[in-house]
Amino acid sequence: MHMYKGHARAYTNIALIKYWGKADQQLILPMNNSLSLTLDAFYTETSVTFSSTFSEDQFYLDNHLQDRETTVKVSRFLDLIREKAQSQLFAKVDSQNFVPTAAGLASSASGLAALAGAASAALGLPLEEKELSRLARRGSGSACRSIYGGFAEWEKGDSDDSSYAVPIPSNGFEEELSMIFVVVNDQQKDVSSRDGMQRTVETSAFYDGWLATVPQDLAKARTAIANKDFQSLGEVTEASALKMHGTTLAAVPPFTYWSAESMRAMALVRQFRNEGLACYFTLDAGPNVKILVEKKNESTVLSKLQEHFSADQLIAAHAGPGIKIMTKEVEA
Ligand code: 2P0
Repeated sequence: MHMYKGHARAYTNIALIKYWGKADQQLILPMNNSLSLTLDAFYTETSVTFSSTFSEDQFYLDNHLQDRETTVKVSRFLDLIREKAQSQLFAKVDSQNFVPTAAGLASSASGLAALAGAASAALGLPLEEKELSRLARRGSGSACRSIYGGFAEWEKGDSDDSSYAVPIPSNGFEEELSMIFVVVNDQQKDVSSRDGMQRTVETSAFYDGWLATVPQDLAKARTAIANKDFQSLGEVTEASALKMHGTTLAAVPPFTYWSAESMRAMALVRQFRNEGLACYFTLDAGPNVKILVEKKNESTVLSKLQEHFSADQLIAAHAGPGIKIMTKEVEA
């Protein structure tokens, strides 16, 4: 009997400059670079065991065995790893999502990064950050950024070899930041990010405008990080999110991830700013609003938000670490 085990923890990340659209759907090569902040509040821990005693892949998520449809997605990703490692062993994958509430915050970024790390460790594949980032990208684009703590930029590249994330030196700027999640309760009907971005690339009249302005937004974000310029980083973060979400309105058929509650939270952020409190919002492929604020102002923003949202809708996160490969065991 051969048994190989690996275990990893990866934290989720939120893009400040968004990834939106693929140039290659199979390899998950993006149309544009993106830039993110890895957070401490939400993470996935995954154990992968490959064994000659298994006759199929099994995927447990939060201790529940997943159905065939969900497991096939994991199996396809494991196939990439098996191919690289020249292994034909099936695997048991055991993933736990650590999120403060069951509010749709579980992230494919942390999940696929942890799976890439745990499975690579188990089968003895290279664990250098760049290799893990490339591999995680094949599972879910945003996962390639969760290999790193703090700020990361996904360099889009133009091939499997050249598309991966790199850390952005920041002189500790991320330690000054906080991201407050506003978990809204009127969830929209889901359009998955994968389907939503593809529909937008193929049909949105606004997509070219999105692509044309990403390089300048990235440059502004990099400069803001280098200069620890919170206002500039916040402004470009909010602008990137608004442009990304703008593209969906011109897709055919059109769609939006925003709900009435999202708009209420966005209006509050603008109101706080008008009152002199520097904070900026971003949203991903769903209605929850994330508010970027300096740590020194976190409690003020939280207490203002508590006048409008219940305490369990508000979660403060801070910069988180990179992936941790926690164990590797081999039993022969
Ligand atoms: C991002 N999002 O940069 C963007 C912004 C959502 C909005 O990456 O198809 O799960 O697996 O590559 O990474 C979410 O999409 O999509 C995402 P796939 P992914 O974070």
